[in-house]
Order: sequence, then C-alpha cells, then structure tokens
Amino acid sequence: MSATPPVALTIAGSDSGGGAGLQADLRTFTVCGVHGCVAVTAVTVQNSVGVSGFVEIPPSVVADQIRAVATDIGVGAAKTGMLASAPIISAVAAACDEVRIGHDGDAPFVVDPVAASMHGDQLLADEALDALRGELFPRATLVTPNLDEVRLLVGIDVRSREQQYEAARALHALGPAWVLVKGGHLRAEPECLDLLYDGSEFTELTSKRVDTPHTHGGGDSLASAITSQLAQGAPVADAVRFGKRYIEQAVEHAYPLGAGTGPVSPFWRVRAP
Ligand code: PXL
Repeated sequence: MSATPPVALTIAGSDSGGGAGLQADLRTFTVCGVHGCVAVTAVTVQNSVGVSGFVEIPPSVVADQIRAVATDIGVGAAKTGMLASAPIISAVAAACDEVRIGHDGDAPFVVDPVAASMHGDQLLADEALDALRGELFPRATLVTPNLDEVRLLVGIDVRSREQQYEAARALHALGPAWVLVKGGHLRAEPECLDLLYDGSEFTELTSKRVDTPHTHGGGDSLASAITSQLAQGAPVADAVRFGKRYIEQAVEHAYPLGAGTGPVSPFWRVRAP
C-alpha cells in the first residue's frame, strides 16, 4: 500500500477526443502527482476538428458530485473548466460554499473561465457570463482567462501590454484573490507574456512562443498543473510558475491527432515521446 496522494477536483466537461476538458485535467493531475476527482458538467461530442454538440448534466447532479467527493475523499484544491450554463454555475457556487472550496474556504479554487473551444465552438451560454462574474469570480483563488475571455468578461480588447495591465485590474475588481491574464493570443509579442496580479503586485511571466498548431487543451492543462500544486500546499505564485513550466514543455511536445488540432502532451513528464 502507498500513501494517499494529494487530491484535486476538476469541475469540467468531457471531450470525447480526449484532447481538452476533464480528460486533459485528469492526466495533468496524474503526471503532476495528485489524485484527480471529477464533477462532470457537460458531455461534448467532439474530435480533433471541432465540437458538434453537447448535453448538459443537470445542475443538481453537478453539485451532488462536488458534495460526494468533498465529504468523503476531501479536496486539496479545485478547478473549473467548461461550465456550460448559468444554472450550473449557480449550483457549483453553492456547493463549493457548502464544502468550503474557495479563497475564503479551506481549498484553493482556480476558475478557468472557459467560453469557447479553440475552433470557436461556444461552450458557455452568453447569459452565463453574469453568473461567472458575479458568483464564481468572488470565490476564486485564481482566475485564468485568455484574451478572448477577457474581452467577454470585462470588455477590454487587449492589444498591448498596457491594456493587459488594465484588464488585470478590471478582473481583480470582480473579486478573485489573484488574476492570471494569459497573453498567448497577443501575436504581436515575440514571447508569450502572462500577467499575474494579486491586487497589489504585478508579475510578468514570459515563455517562448512555440510554432505549433497543436495546442488543444493548453488552457485546461495550465490551470490543472497550477491546481495540482495548490493541492500540495504551494503558494499561488509558485504554483503559477510551475504551471508555466509545465505548459511550455507540454506545448513543445504537442502531437498531431486526427485531421485537425492535436493536444498538448503530458508525456514529457513520464517518458521521452
Ligand atoms: O479547452 C477548453 C475546453 C474545455 N472543456 C471542454 C472542451 C474545451 C475545448 O474544446 O471541449 C469540454
């Protein structure tokens, strides 16, 4: 018998192609040394070319999964991915309060505000943005929007480093303890700059831009790698630095899959690909 590893919970949708969503979260948790639990929010019908549809899990069943995991297994840290709808977001917020997941609770909570797939398929209803801002952001230890999500959430179309700072301030005003504004989509910059902000200090985290079309699940994997470290008790800034190093390697080792976009790879952590 071995010792029980730290536990992380992902509250996310299933990707049948295995590239993103809870599949990316679970394998990232595994290679980062934590046991992964899941509250499934939606089941997408998906391959490397795109999402052709999804069904939502009833909000009460999403909440019950969170309760079932937290009251027996315990949650060291949690993250969200695809949440699909406002009723699911409200159910997640209430359940997380109950089991003390959140920045005022016992378990750190990473909110990755997934709105669309990289192919542009919508994964969050338009009317759910209010719930995300009003109900989940105030409970988050860390929010990790990309620039498309920044535009949807705070209406800032980031095209410069100054606007990235302005966006971090606007997002922090919504209540999370920390904000990571991911600048990977800012193509004018030679490097990827992610900006971390805790309401008083900004930290610029750069990584080299890797020229690959295969970045499916990259955002999910970054948030999961960060969550894996929070589950082990790491401070937020250290967890984010770990996540950046993880995703840099995962993008570098991304592989083709199907006719479309391949996933970032966890395999570099366990063997040479
Ligand atoms: O990468 C964002 C994401 C999250 N969750 C699910 C997805 C995607 C992108 O396709 O399908 C289920």
